[in-house]
Amino acid sequence: MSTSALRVCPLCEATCGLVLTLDGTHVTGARGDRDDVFSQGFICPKGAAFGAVDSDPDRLRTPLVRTDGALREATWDEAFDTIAARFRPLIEQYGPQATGVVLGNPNVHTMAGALYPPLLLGALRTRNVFTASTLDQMPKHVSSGLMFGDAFAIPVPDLDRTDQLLMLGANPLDSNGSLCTAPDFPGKLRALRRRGGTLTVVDPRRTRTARLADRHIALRPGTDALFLAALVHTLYEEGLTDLGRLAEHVEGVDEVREAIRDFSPEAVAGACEVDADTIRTVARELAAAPTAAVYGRMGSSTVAHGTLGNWLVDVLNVLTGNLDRPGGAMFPLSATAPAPRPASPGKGFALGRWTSRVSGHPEAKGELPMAALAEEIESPGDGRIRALISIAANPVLSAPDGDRLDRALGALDFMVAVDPYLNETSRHADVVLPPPPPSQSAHFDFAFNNFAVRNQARYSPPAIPLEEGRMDECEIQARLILAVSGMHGAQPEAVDDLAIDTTLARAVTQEHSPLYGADPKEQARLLTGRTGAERRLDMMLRLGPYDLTLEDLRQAPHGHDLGPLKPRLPQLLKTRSGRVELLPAPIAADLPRLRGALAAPPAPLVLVGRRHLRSNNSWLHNVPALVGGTNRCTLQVHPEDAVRLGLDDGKPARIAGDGGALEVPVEVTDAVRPGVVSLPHGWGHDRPGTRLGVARTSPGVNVNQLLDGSRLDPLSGTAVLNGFPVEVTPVA
Ligand SMILES: Nc1nc2c(c(=O)[nH]1)N[C@H]1C(S)=C(S)[C@@H](COP(=O)(O)OP(=O)(O)OC[C@H]3O[C@@H](n4cnc5c(=O)[nH]c(N)nc54)[C@H](O)[C@@H]3O)O[C@H]1N2
Ligand SMILES: Nc1nc2c(c(=O)[nH]1)N[C@H]1C(S)=C(S)[C@@H](COP(=O)(O)OP(=O)(O)OC[C@H]3O[C@@H](n4cnc5c(=O)[nH]c(N)nc54)[C@H](O)[C@@H]3O)O[C@H]1N2
Ligand code: SF4
Ligand SMILES: [Mo]
Repeated sequence: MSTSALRVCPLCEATCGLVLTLDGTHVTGARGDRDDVFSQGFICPKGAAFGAVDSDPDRLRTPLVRTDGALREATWDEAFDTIAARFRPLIEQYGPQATGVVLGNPNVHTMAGALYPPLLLGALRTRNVFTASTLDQMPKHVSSGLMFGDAFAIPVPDLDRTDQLLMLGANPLDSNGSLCTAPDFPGKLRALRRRGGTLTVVDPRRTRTARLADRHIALRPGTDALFLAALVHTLYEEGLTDLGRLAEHVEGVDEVREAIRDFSPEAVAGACEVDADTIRTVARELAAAPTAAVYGRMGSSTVAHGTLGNWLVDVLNVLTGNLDRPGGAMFPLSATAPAPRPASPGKGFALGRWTSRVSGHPEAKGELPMAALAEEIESPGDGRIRALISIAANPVLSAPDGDRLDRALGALDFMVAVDPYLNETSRHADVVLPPPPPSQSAHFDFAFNNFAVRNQARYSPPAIPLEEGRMDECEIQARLILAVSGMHGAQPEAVDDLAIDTTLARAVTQEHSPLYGADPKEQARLLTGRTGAERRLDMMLRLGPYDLTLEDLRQAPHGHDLGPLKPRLPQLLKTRSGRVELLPAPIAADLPRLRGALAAPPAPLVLVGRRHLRSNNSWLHNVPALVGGTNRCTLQVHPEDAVRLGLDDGKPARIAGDGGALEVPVEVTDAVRPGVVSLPHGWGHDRPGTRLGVARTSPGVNVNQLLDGSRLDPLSGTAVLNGFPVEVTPVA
């Protein structure tokens, strides 16, 4: 007999509510939940394939432990015993800096990934922390940290109400949106146009999103910061700045005018290959629109001037009075964020509090560049990483120079991977700890509610009970913390109890907390929930801004709508000045580098990435329903370039970059602009020792092998994954 269960989809940032059809303990189907307060029935092909993703026979069912060089199935006790026996001694002998942690993208899609890694890092006290952020959005964290004093104060376009959207380097029709959690992003863009608004897309490719837009600007990759600086220049030059109610909360407006003086539309036009008139028109339209939002993502982030570009996005939002107003770029307020404190100056945001051991890269938000992981493992000396924990990460494919990282991981003294698959990265682990499939896990979006275009809260309990022999990922990560911190064998709840006691003890002393003055022990006893993770969620809700509890969420299986976004300035500012700091010193110090880019000769051919609707980074190529058709690893080349380079559609080409060369089939298409080729990431599933039966049949190539890890945005340590030079030649 078939039953159904509700589950928020964990496969991208849109967080759609799904109705799963269950046959016993098997997910047989998924459709959009029309009653979901946020997604209202939207679903994409990935969500529809939830059952196939969930039941992939290649998912590991038991832990693996390496004995005599080979990974063998083991019990959970054997796995954690091995970690305790092998990891601890390395810390005792070489100190905490001999350990490293890698956190990958799915951590932001799981409850475990939100609740336990911070405790793990606290227990290990290592500075060797590497996450997908330095392959992605770290420039936004840095610009927000510097401007607002809080690296997580990230404004999102108020999609449902804006009159004008200027979108750079994002393709939500395929990605379904990022740092802007909006189920049915495509529908919201169509609705924007239907209500008379305008959409401008800046992208070197004519993407599905660009085709929907009123205007598509195919600028030269890597030049967004110049383009944006010229928009700012025009606002000043033509007297179009109007901060409105923001004026009293912003400092540095005159300083920015001075700082971007050299970036007139005429000055940048050549480098961007966008004519000056277009730039002026876009600036005037932004200023004239009743409301407008500027939004930049991957393509304007993982580039050489990523932090400057992200800063300029919000400079534009500020100067047009659109920051923090309905229809502009607004700050969400999640149900699990601490209840807002009264406005007051904060501690500000510090960058580069320490540097990496080998290349001296400055830390950002406590992290070192993922592109520097291999050298930190390989280079001898004090503080060399000997023991590594990788959670939900596949950097062998997702980070620059996978071949080098592959060798480095193989040279570790000890490695743990928390991963459902034996893949390009986890195959190097000495212990693999597999989480259960999503249907057997509870879900709450701790991360994405911070970036949602509407405030709401939804909780999904496990749709299916934990299968015999499985361990919930929260328990896996809690036990891992105990095993590496000398408390092996203690009850995993001890980890959650400690977190709860510490948090409540602090909260009851804070005047703005809903629990101010309460008895922390009593409050801890009031928490409901079957698991430590549920009790922590309940606590966070109670400490949050909406007077909610876990029980409230359980009573509302389709979610609690908490209303449209509301203005939050100046309360959320944590800068030392207590104001928005429009020209932070590290930004000003990086502007000469941007000035240098005005005169730099353009590379004849550069590469950009692309995402496919049915893909997800490196880990969904093992699901037959999601691969094949147009979801293939091809090199897109413009027809003019194909002729110039002697390339034929469907024939192989050799592509070379700093880090290596690949052979890949050519796809001739005018969807890329001349001078630009495009290759998707997450492919290259042809290494031995993996268990990816489907993916290995059409492995593709790893685009990140074209990089050697040396190209970074210096302020954020983010790898340049877009707009780097390549050479392409035909293969005879
Ligand atoms: N060239 C190029 N490179 C890129 C990008 C690009 O655009 N171009 N994009 C970058 C971006 S934005 C990102 S975010 C990174 C992503 O790169 P990573 O952070 O490395 O993430 P994935 O490649 O998605 O690999 C995710 C891993 O998590 C595992 N996993 C899946 N579900 C779970 C789960 O529930 N629990 C646990 N513990 N593990 C799970 C998968 O098996 C896989 O091993 O790639 C980056 N790399
Ligand atoms: N289907 C699917 N959905 C996903 C993912 C996936 O792999 N597949 N990954 C998820 C993750 S981890 C993330 S971070 C998000 C990312 O989601 P988005 O931020 O929407 O990123 P992309 O889809 O990579 O689109 C980036 C666009 O930038 C363009 N671009 C490249 N270089 C430049 C440049 O220099 N300037 C400008 N203006 N544009 C440029 C590219 O052509 C591309 O169209 O997607 C998430 N959703
Ligand atoms: S858009 Fe994202 S969250 Fe929604 S169904 Fe598709 S993969 Fe899942
Ligand atoms: Mo990402």
